Amino acid sequence: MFASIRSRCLPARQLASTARAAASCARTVFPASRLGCRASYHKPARSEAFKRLTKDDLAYFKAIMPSETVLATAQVGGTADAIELEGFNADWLNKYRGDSQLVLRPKTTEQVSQILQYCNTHRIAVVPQGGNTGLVGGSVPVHDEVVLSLRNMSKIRSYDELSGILVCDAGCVLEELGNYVGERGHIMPLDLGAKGSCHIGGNVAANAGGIRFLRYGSLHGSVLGLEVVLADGTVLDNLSTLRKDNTGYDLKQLFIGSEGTLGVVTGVSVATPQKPSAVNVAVLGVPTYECVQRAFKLARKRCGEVLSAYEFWDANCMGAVLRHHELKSPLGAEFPFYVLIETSGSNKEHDDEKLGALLEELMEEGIAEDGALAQDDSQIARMWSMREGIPESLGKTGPTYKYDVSIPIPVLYDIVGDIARRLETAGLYKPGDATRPVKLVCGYGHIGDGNLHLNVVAERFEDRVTEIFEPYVYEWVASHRGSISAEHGVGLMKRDYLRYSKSPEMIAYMKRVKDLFDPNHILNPYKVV
Ligand code: FAD
Ligand code: 2HG
Ligand code: ZN
Repeated sequence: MFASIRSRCLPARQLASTARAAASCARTVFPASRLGCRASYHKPARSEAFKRLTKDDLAYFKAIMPSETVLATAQVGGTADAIELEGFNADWLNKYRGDSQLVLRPKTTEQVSQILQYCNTHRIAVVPQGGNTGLVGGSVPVHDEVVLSLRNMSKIRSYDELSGILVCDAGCVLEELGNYVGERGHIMPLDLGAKGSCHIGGNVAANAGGIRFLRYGSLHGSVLGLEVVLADGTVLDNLSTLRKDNTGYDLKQLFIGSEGTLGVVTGVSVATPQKPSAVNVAVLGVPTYECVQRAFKLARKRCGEVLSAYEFWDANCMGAVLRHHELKSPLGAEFPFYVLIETSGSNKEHDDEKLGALLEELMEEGIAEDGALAQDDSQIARMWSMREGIPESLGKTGPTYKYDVSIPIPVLYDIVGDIARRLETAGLYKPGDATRPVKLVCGYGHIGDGNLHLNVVAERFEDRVTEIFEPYVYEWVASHRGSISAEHGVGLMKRDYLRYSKSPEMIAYMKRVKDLFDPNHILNPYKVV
């Protein structure tokens, strides 16, 4: 058995001293001095088509919603300190920053409808915001747009224990939903490192992928219905709980992944799968990227029906995680690559046997050089913390450039080396040299889904570094017929690069869809199209 040959799971006493709950998203805030105040992204000019807020606007909002749900600065007639709005104006990366003077936190769909109707009539621009964990600058204002935060809409509307269909408000936090359905023998069909902060409405708007995608697929399949408020205040009630419904166009699909540009999601109906009774997780040390691929092929062959996740990360990611988390590697040495394999099924003996055989074969073939199999739930959580803790650890290392791409698996990691070489040639990076502007180049991701996260940690966000990646990364991806956004969306970051993944005809139709749903373009302006 693999566990008896190589298992290096930490002994119980070590586990207790370093125990840490599964990674949840702790917001990383860099001090301004480290940020570098030069924005290294293109900030479009403010459109003068949008009205500047006045005291009368504020008076209207105060009349339709409780005063504690309206946060306005003195500039628009309120009393809030700009600092109170800071968390709504700055994104998780602290890369994108807006200048909103008004945050509205409605409690009901009716209030969302009244807000949008008013904003549409008066041409007031609005940014819908969930947990503000988005990574493409989509969730924060660019200029003075009103922030429409869904955080006060967090009620579960219904749950059917037989079908596992959950209907809830858009502002429910993903982790809390996971706990709720978990107590009822189910799991959410998606899971991601930001689960402690992100909202289900934000997940839907971003069409988030995450670590359960390999098994449960995209939200386009799991979401059964949506309640959406359109720009003019119309409430589209499509909160279906039906699995099958072929009555014409499936409009809800348009809002999944629309990043707040077509409507505001206020309610979500989602199918939650049965919680698997047997879950196994193993972490492997792997010598080459080629072996990462061979291990994936074998994992699918030997454990196909129970394989629920296959993730990888490189040595630079592991270094950052070990530096910034209270975690120890479960392996006895360092490796160029690490793989996390998860199986989920209903028969523990069967799954143990299958995974054990796979791990033995991987070791015998030299595909994996070391490995550890989690022995209990806390070790499973710690292995996942290692993987899910990568973005946060890199953020603690420094401002991080992020590229989230789909590329055919055989060439998926090539771009990491390519980018490192480009940076070296430009004199911006030298591995181990802390005096250079770029500290770390690394790759990780959901390899089972062909999704790489290329992350580059720098001293600050600055143009001479950005210019190395953009448009180079997008050209590279397009030349392999990949996607410039596998799961994080377009937002502001990739708006000007959409053509690398979509044809002119498709972009033209996207614009027509935008015009149809939001003719005055008040919803999340400057983003996506
Ligand atoms: P926000 O960040 O607030 O918003 C995201 C977008 O949706 C914005 O354009 C916003 O305008 C819009 N929006 C938000 N709520 C609504 C609404 N109710 N109606 C209409 N539009 C709305 N993404 C993945 O796909 N996979 C991952 O594994 C993953 N891991 C992450 C790990 C970390 C540590 C972090 C910080 C982010 C990660 N993300 C991941 C990125 C991000 O997509 C998710 O965190 C999440 O889906 C965003 O949800 P949110 O509620 O924070 O939305
Ligand atoms: C993940 O898979 C997230 O951990 C975040 O999608 C990726 O930060 C990133 O680049
Ligand atoms: Zn991801």
